[in-house]
Amino acid sequence: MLSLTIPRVALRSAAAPRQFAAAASSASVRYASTKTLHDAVAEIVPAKREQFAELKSNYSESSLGEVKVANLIGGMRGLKCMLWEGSVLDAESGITFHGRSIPESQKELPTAADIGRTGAEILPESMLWLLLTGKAPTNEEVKQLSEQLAHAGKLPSYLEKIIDSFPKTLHPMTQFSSAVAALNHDSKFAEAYSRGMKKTEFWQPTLEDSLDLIAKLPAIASRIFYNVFGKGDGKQAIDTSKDLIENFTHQIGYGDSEGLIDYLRLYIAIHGDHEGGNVSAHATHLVGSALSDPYLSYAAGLNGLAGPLHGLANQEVLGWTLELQREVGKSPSDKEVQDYLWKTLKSGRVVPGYGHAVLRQPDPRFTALSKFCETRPELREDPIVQLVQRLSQLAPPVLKEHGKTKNPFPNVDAASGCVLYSYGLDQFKFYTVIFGISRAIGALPQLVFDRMLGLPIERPKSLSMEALKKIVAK
Ligand code: CMX
Repeated sequence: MLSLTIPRVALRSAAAPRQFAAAASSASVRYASTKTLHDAVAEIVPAKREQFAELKSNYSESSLGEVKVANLIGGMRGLKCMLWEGSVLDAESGITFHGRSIPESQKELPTAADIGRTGAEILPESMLWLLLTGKAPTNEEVKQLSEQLAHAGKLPSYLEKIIDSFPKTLHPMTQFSSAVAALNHDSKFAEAYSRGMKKTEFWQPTLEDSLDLIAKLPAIASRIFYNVFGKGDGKQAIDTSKDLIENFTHQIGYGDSEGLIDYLRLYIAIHGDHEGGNVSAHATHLVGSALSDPYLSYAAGLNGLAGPLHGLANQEVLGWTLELQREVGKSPSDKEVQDYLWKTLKSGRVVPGYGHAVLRQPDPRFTALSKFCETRPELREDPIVQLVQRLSQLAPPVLKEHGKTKNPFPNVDAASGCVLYSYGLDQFKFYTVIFGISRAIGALPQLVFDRMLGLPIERPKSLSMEALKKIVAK
């Protein structure tokens, strides 16, 4: 069977990155004359290192702004203090992936149809390639990557046993992060580190582990889904001619829903990266800065994603929207919806799916998912999807009048879970797990960059209130 494993001889050698990448890729799926993702990443290493060295030697003492007490006590909002290569988030125009907006990415990146499958949406494999290399892949490169991931997707039996031992009542996100952490049993990075690998080569086993993890996340998620909800094939079968999401959708028992398969491709592709400061991305980067391997680092990211102010919000939105329907019926008037919004706010709760720490406009990811809904008759007619669209008109004025949130517009979670529900995937405790399959394609590439550039362990300075007062009240 083909694998992503780096040959031991390559791990022992002090070969240059390019040679190492060639050795690694020869052990994986490779089409004649098609570049592997390893090759493509190895190609950008010299330029990235040169850019970093130039910044370090010429601009280390340049200021990026002052740190105010408001930053320290306000969750570090707005502080420019983190390097993140894959994407940049602008408060007004939203996310760009290596300079490409979501609509531009949709035009440029290969879709399922481009690799001979059915479907018009971006493949997550294409987005992964873009995030790691800064370049759009060719159709052949994506097809090869997709096949490579499929070959590495099967779970080791020790992990299956661990997952099967979890109580069904344990939240799927807790199961997910625990299972991901357990895969560190097989980490190529941890093994290479313990054998004294050179620092300049760290990025290579980090990439190996990252691809291995991305390949296995759908099967981990599906096994948890089967154990908790009793749906799916129970075996996490993989067909190497299918792409990552087509396999995943089959594994959870929704393989005959063409609409859901294409929705999930889009969902997973555009949820992947949202620059570095969000909790899941930042937690992965922080833990990774201690040279914890990609499995341990990403498990930390998943634990952050499981919080209700972050990734759990899509589960919260659905619960809140169904409660709204239960209270006022399936065809509420505008006034009834507005009253329900006020009731939520007056009870001291947040309106889930609205607001954002950085964005000050509607989230382009919400817009992309809404556009997907417009193209699908089955979604256009669905009462929940219709309610999501009405809420996106009715909630912002209420939130503005309420006057607290800096951004009264919908974020991606306002729509993402409701569309899953509409496709019959109504196990809403599983929604954040799906988000977790996606966030890996953004957070793990940055770990590769971190190690390519040799970034140090993160260690910001903290102050007690007393120490703070001494500084500011001089
Ligand atoms: N409903 C009600 N109040 C809200 C609100 C909302 N949707 N969004 C923000 N606020 C409140 C905050 O709770 C805060 O109140 P306090 O001053 O009493 O603490 C005030 O408005 C100011 O907050 P902010 O600066 O606008 O927003 P933050 O950067 O602090 O928080 C976020 C951002 C996303 C956590 C917040 O908007 C929120 O809780 N939204 C609802 C949950 C949600 O949808 N989360 C998903 C975000 C996307 C993701 O990460 O996946």
